[in-house]
Amino acid sequence: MFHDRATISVLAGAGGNGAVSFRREAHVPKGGPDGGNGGRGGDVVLVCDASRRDLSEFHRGAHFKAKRGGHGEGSQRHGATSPERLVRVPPGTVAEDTGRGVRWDLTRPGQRAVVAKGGAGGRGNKAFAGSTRQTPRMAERGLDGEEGRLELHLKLLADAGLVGLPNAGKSSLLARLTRARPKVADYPFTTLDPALGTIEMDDRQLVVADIPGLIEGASGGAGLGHEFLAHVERCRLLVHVLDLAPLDGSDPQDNHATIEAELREHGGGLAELPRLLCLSKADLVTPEEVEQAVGEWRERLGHEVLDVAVTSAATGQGLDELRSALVRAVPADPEPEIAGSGDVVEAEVTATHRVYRPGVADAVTVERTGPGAFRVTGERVERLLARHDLDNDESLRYLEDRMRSMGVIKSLVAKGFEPGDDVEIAGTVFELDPGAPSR
Ligand SMILES: Nc1nc2c(ncn2[C@@H]2O[C@H](COP(=O)(O)OP(=O)(O)OP(=O)(O)O)[C@@H](O)[C@H]2O)c(=O)[nH]1
Ligand SMILES: [Mg+2]
Repeated sequence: MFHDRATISVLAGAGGNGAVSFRREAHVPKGGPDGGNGGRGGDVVLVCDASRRDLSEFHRGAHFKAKRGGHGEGSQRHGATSPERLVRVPPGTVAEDTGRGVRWDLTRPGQRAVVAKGGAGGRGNKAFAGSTRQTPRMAERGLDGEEGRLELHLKLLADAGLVGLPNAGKSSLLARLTRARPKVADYPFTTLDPALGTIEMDDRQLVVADIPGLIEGASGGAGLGHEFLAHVERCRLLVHVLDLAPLDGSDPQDNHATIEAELREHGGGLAELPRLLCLSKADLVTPEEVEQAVGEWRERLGHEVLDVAVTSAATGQGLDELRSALVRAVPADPEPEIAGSGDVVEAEVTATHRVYRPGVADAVTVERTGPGAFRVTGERVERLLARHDLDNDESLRYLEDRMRSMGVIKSLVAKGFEPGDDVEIAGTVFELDPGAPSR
């Protein structure tokens, strides 16, 4: 089975906690703070790996977690940064997180995408020491790592795609053109999974994709249609394989129109791709009929196709010509430079519906939710809360100071807040009783 879809969950590592510690030395009765910082949590990273063929290893909703960062320790020892958790995916993988509104496209081997960022480590008490706070008994907690649910979708990366009705002879052609061995049989829908083969000629390598036969309505999902049409979206050329002598006695002209209509209906740029028309099974009709058909099709299609080829997978007729036509039609533009080996190329992130507004992370909203109850929202203030242990008086004091300097206390007071009222931040309710600033 060829798996072209999967859903995975990713969870980056949390940051390590900062340490509360004081220097202890034989001759120093009251040592200063020396708690180290927590390390960063590990990222979850998708890596494009040419040795992977499909997404089958991700079946049953795999879960990928990176480890948390090490906690800080005394003697100013910082916690270790946790290693990345690598998830290898085949070239052509599109990863989309609809919840977070982001998408990554992994096409070139070595490309990477950080799909969940590890949480930052917390600072140890050493970092809080200053003239006003000489013996801080507080440290920050590490932040949680990002979490996501990714829809993986594989779109084959081929230079040319073979399209046509069931039984047109696509798989037979792929088998003769390349060393691929797709299943061939005289019933429709023999091919259920897309297959790839490689043509090697004049120092060129050309990847050809054979997809399952298309039927009328394929673009709307009939047969095996829609999904497989998506696979040829990235091709640079389509080879329309047309049976010269259909077993069912159907008219090649109608058959041709059916496929072209489906390609147009599907969208995704398929209709605009350059075409080669390949009249297949030439051995089943007389040479005169072949010649006549070629003439008619050339006239009918004119500049709509690059060329009209004639082939027989049975006798081998026209195969070399088709190979050459393919190599000619697909320009040899060299792969865009990948930086020297060892360098990494980050896959671009596409925001699918998230709109970035600068400053939004800093914005704080204060609302009154009831008598003596308020809610404060905003990324920065929520992160601040996540870092501090409200059961620690010093941490609470520090939090209040920060909220004051961020202008949050002022906004609260403007909404009728009085010291001792309840404040909710990111689901945590606590009694806020800011005294005079401690600094
Ligand atoms: N005589 C003759 N028969 C052919 C030729 N090419 C394919 N066939 C036969 O046509 C039938 C269909 O061929 P396939 O290659 O499986 O066709 P397909 O287009 O891949 O079909 P699906 O995978 O079902 O869409 C098989 O019985 C083949 O043996 C040819 O050039 N000459
Ligand atoms: Mg086939």
